[in-house]
Amino acid sequence: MIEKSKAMFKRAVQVMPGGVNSPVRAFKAVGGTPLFIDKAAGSRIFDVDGNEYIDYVSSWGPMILGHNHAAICDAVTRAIQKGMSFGAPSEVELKVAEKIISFVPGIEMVRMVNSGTEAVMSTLRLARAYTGRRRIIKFEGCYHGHADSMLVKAGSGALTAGEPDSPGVSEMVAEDTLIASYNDLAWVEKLLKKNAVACVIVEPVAANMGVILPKEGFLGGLRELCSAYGALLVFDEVITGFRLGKGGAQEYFCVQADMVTYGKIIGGGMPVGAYAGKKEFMELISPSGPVYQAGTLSGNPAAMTAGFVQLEVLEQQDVYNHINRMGSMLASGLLDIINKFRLKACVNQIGSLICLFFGIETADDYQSVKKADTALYAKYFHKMLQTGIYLAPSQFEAMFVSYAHTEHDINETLNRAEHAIAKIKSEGVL
Ligand code: KE4
Repeated sequence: MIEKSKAMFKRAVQVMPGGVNSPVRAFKAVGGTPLFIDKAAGSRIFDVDGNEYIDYVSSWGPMILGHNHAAICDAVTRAIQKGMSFGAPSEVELKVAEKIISFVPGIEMVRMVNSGTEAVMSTLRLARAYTGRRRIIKFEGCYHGHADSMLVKAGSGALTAGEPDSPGVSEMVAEDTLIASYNDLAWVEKLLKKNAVACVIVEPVAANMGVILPKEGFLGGLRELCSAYGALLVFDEVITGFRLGKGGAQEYFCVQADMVTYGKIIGGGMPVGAYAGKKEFMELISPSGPVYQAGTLSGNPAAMTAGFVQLEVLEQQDVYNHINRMGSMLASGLLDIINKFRLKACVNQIGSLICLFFGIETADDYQSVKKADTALYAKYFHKMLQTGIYLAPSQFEAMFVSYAHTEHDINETLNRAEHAIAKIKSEGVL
């Protein structure tokens, strides 16, 4: 029963494009009415009709500790008693920068912004300023936010919407964005040979076309090619940053990027993005250098407090052991279900990032995931939703496991997944 969500959505579509503030939330890829969420705690979310769900969207990654973590709530409550925003330096933004630098090997400076998109667009500007070059290489199916130059063969909502090149992005902008295929170094080298490239931007784990892992040597190969051709290597770690471990993908894969973008986890659920790198690059940013970038609410004390406490908990507790163990348990359980029902499907997993792809047996780049059975995913999504499991409303997103997810949650999820697939099979769809 989702009557209140239906009524709210009816109102919402009158006053907000598609009734939402971000496209993927609209359930367009799976059909049906998006749920309006009233509250959340731990691994659970509750919609406005009082229905409870085990949550694997996790606000698309920020809620790595689970929802409503007591330490974060308490700290933010105290912080806002002292004022919401000053538009001036504050100690807490300094502490977040110092904490990020202590977590991530190889970075020396950080600039806070308000979203992953802002972090990426600022980094692209910096790469162009540093190299004096215009061209950028990105990978089809990778999503780096909605800056014009990144909406070319994007992933996430843009992929689902089937408009990889969004209207409104001028040809002039799009021509400076070169597209390569994820996991294909030869393609990247071909582009680097023919073009003066400012940077190569990559999701070190592609988590916006489902979850696609880098092949052995891919990230290291990008590092070598960028160094050889004078392009900067940019790791977009908006999802992988502080998710794969304290040092993110750079530490996990032992590959040092020149610049790294962050978001999600460093805001603890509040709007924060950041970009970081060596002083050689970062000191070009205004006011220490000529590359302009600014933001009214950048480093907002309440948001910085949420991010700082989240990072502190990540540092002090064995969060990563737990979320990786839960992620492995979920992935292997899903694999067992696939094998039991002899499904044409596959599961990709790294730590607490998982994706169950329907209709394909391998998923290692955009061309392979494009063949996924999105209609079948939609059926599975709704069967799971009806039994209280909240998955991403798109085949081309990740499942996020948090520190609050328990073995009971995972077992419950697997039981309900098995029933969902058995039901779909009994309906003759599989
Ligand atoms: P934001 O501007 O949404 O904070 O970050 C953009 C971004 C940049 N880079 C990567 C690797 C990202 O995954 C994102 C945003 N991720 C999507 C989920 N796939 C956000 C969800 C949404 O668009 O509503």
